[in-house]
Amino acid sequence: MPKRYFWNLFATDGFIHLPTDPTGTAPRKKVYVFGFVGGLYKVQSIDDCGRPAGPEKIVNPQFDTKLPENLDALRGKAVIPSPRIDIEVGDELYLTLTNLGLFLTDPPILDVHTIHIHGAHIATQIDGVPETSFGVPVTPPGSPGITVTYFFKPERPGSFFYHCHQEASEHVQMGMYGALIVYPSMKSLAEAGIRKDRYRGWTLNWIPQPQIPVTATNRNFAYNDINTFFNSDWVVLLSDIDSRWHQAVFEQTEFNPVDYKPDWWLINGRAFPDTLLPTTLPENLVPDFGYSIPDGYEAYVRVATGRKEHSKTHFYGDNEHEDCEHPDGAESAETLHQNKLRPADKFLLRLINVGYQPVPFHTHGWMGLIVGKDTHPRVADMNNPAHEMNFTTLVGSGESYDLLYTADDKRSTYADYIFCGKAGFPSLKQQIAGATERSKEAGTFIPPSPGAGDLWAEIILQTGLGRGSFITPYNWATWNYGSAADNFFFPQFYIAHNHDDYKVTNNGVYPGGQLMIIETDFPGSDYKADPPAITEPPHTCPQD
Ligand SMILES: [Cu+2]
Repeated sequence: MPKRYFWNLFATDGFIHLPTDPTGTAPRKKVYVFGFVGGLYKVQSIDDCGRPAGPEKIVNPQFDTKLPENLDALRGKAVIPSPRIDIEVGDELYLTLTNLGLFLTDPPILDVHTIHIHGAHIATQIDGVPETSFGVPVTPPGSPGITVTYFFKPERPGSFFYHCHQEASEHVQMGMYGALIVYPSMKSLAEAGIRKDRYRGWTLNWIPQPQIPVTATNRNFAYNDINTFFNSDWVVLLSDIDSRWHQAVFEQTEFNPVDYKPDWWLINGRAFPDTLLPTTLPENLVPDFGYSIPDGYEAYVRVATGRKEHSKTHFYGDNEHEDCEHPDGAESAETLHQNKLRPADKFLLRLINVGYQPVPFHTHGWMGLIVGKDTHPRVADMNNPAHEMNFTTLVGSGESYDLLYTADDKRSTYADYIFCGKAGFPSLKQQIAGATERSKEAGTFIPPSPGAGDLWAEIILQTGLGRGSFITPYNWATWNYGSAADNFFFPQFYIAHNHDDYKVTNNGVYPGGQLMIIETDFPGSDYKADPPAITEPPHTCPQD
């Protein structure tokens, strides 16, 4: 049943504290930002004709705009990005904007603000461009909200975003943007022949689709297309920051936008290593170890590997030969059993670029299939997807791409080489130990610098945030090769990043910026448990 969502957004200002080193523990850069805060205020079910079908239910009374104390509690709390809004085709979205003003500056900045929904087929009166519609004026402290409400009824699924369009050059740069994700509804899926019932599970034109788990919902599809099923989807909201511009706005001095030269690059409002952190940080860690961001912007992607489905036409260049897999190696009976039960996760990255520079976004490990571009599906020709398979996707400013990945298992090809050695080469662990020993003899050995044993993860150790996301020994390389992980292939850690590699820095310091991690787990394993529950059988080497 479709719903009316009543969102209350509040325009205000704040500070973010960007990392300046790879560990995230060095003193941070304090940057002034604008943004929207708030969230879902109330919700109501409607019928397919848009008539109310139940009572309005208030879910977050703290966002009631009539109460001045609610508004004043939100002043100065802006971060990047603004809240993620999730709705479905057929829903109605009512976005009520209250402008709290920009009171952290001296004197306060009393600009109007707007909400423009990027990609929406919407009437110009509510398009959020102040010159063609209206801007929302400031509500002073101690007053009930001076509000105007935008209305959006999505016609199609896809990865949208919204931003303020008042003096867009400045207000977007200052951080006034967030993701707006529209999922298919059960009705829009059914109109495309995709249905679920309790007897046959998911069907397409009444033909069973056993590859889609019965637990899947309409929110496991990117579009009204059976081929856009995913196990998990992740917003990757890309943007960039010129901290000098932000400082100029804060000090109310001149800055010419054509002098734009970014020094930080963000995914979901954060620069690496903050992209590893959970969205909500305990208050005692803010701001020394970063800042919390709204729900739904987790950038630490976790997926489970498994067996690729036997639809090889879907994967260009597939050269795996199952007949050649040795019976006592990577595919033990137990492993085979588990993998058969668990197909590889499909995961969707929703790349949205709201920055001022194009982003060549590159994912290690797998090819991404472009299933959507700018909220339109691109899956017409699944039998010849080569032209839609990318290892790098160039996302221009204002574009969104939906990329679907299959987290297939690389053990059958690589486990023997890594753990046992092959073609005359010893195991990788032996090779690394040998290289270390010989470099010590040769005088070229560089010992790990302080913290390098935990490189990139120092912030995890110091904050104690490892539990739930990270596994001992909190060191990806050690886990892959070291004694703690003898003959365990998982978890694997792929990186995904801006391939303008100087943007994988924080003001020039590598690694930082637009870099994120995709953790790949053994099928059925629970690496989130503490200690991790590992069910992966150690790799056994083939008999000569
Ligand atoms: Cu604005």
